[in-house]
Amino acid sequence: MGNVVNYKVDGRVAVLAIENPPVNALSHAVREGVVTQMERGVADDGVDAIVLIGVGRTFPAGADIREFDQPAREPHLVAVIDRLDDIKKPIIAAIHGTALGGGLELALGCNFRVAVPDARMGMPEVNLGIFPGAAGTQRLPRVAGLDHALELIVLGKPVSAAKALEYGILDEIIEGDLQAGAVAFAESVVSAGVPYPISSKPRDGIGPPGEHAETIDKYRDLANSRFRGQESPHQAIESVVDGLRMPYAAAVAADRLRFESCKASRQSAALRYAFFAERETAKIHDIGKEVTSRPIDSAGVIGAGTMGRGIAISMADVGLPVTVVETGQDALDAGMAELTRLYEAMVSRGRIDEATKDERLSRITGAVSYDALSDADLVIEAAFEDLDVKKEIFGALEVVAKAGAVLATNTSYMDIDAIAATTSRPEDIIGLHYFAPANVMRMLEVVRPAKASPDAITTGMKFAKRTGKVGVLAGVCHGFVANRSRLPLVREATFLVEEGASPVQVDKVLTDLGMPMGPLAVSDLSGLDVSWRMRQSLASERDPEARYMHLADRMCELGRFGIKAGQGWYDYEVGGRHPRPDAEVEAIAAAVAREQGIVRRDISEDEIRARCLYAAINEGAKILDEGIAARASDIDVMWLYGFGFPRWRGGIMFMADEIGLGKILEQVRAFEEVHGKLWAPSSLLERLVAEGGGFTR
Ligand code: 3H9
Repeated sequence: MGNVVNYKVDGRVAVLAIENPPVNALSHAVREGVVTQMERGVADDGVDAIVLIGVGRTFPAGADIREFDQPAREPHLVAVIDRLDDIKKPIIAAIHGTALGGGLELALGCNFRVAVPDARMGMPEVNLGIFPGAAGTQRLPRVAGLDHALELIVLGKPVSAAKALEYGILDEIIEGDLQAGAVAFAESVVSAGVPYPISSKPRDGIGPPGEHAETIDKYRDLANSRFRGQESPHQAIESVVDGLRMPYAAAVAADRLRFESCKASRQSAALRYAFFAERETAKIHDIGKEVTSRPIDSAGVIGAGTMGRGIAISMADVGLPVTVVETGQDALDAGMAELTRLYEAMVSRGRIDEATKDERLSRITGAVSYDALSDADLVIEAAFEDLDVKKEIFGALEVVAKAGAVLATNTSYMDIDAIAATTSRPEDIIGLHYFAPANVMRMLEVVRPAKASPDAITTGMKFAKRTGKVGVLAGVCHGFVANRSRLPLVREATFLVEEGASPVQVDKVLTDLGMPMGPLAVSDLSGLDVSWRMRQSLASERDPEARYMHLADRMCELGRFGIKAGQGWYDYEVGGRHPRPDAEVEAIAAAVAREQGIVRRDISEDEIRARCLYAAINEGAKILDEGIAARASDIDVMWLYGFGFPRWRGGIMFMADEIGLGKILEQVRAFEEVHGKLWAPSSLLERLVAEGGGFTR
């Protein structure tokens, strides 16, 4: 216990230092340690004040999430915090790193809070499907006022020390040594004398809910728009509202029940799973920590098209100089002009200021020759999806690029082993598969060809993190992990339209599940011709016995490429992006169905859900079985960040475990009987059902 909370005395100030790496989470041992050492400070006649600080990188970043699946053990955090109210000596929280969740609640239980300038504090609990359950919903409104408190509690985003000072959460920002500054602050409050502020006491300006209806409604609306389908932000608001109509102790008691029910919810289980799943992606079983990444001080991008531009922006935004190469001056000029326009749009939307735009744009240089890439530490090819074009590019690159440069392709489905095989340096070649728009979407699939060296892979993963992306490793196969596991969903969506469902009906089932857009509306956005070209390039490998996407082909033959053509699965106003149902699609689907001998019928929402979801899950299982994805959770992280799958559902593989693999297998087999071999069940799915196992647990 002494190890997790250390006690020492500096002058007449006790310093309690929490040491529970990596983030000083408030585990059972830490809670016990805080209580014990606080009592020691209280009893110590040589002590007038107590400073609470974190050892290592941070003040406690919250309750220990790993303990959430175990029965709660006393002392509960709220009791630890409430005990501080009775201590007559002033207690000062000295914050560095991130004071989050229970960490900030503990700080709010102290009489004063000081922090270093780069500290951040917040209440991110809603992101875990819970809300601040150690009286944060009661104390923060009293400290920061209702609006600021709801901002932190409902939106779950941390604020800077400067903002926290402005909100009244902090009493002082300490420049220089935090502990020394906190001790000096403690001495000054002792000299100033009592009373010391206690955050559970009533505060002026915090009246009954009726006085704050507008503010409360504002956050209810925000909870609906930013956390569609998610319960915890609403529970957080109710908890705050309880505090407006009840005395502190009664509101805390009501919180207890509400918190336990949130913690036990499926949404919270899924969100906690997603939290750890995201962190797992960094762990590659056969690449140890001793493998260091190659330094990247400058980069190159081949292609100034939509993807190339997005990639260049994502690098320039984090301070990396980047050279964009195009085949000719006209294409380059057009690409660079569009880059400038994109940055100008960011300024006009208030996302960045003029100076930042100029600075970032100045990091992007255009060139029309690969020679300009000779100094780049990383080159990402984002050219047309054509294997021969890519082979040619890499042939040129291997000559120009300096030794040790990592050469990446942004292909979304091609055989990178085949590309690497044509060069003399396959160890340098990896896939970096971005999702559009590349500067916005956080997903980055790091594809590992057979001959890539471990340090090239580590470099790709580290580069992902540096550019603010979530890097997830994938093996080489057609479509890798993300697109390969999603393709069956899109396939089924189009088959369902062929069989009688409307695009609106199909898309609605998926948006009702929590996806931001339905698969057919997404196809319209990205262009139906993209997958059409892919199907054409694979024509020689087509299985004549498997059902084929005739309807999707027909749409393309008719020029219905989606939004850019004004027509796709939906109809669009000229220049518009809002999908409108189009009777023409129904007629086309009916004609194709007739040609294929398909009798159209009414299709239920349940069937649409099962067809789309189980097709993806079955493919995910195959991907896992083949070792293309290392973990089921990696597939889930790709769906969360690549496709906007609702985080509170965990991901498709997590959801599969929730539904029950036995039920899924039974349905997959039933679909196989009706729809044929595309529905052949994954042998991993069969094995897991036989063994009673799961993908994620
Ligand atoms: C809460 O407080 C509830 C209370 O209101 C009420 C209670 C009654 N617990 O992210 P990183 C691990 S809920 C356990 O890679 P970074 C993490 O898994 C909590 N473990 O580092 C990883 O382990 P590993 C509210 C935790 O520098 C390692 O620490 N708080 C916790 O990129 C490093 O993490 C939050 O939601 C935890 N609370 O980011 C904050 N936090 O090395 C959650 C981290 O084995 N945490 N770990 O993979 C974060 O947001 C980030 O971890 C943080 C550091 C910003 C702190």
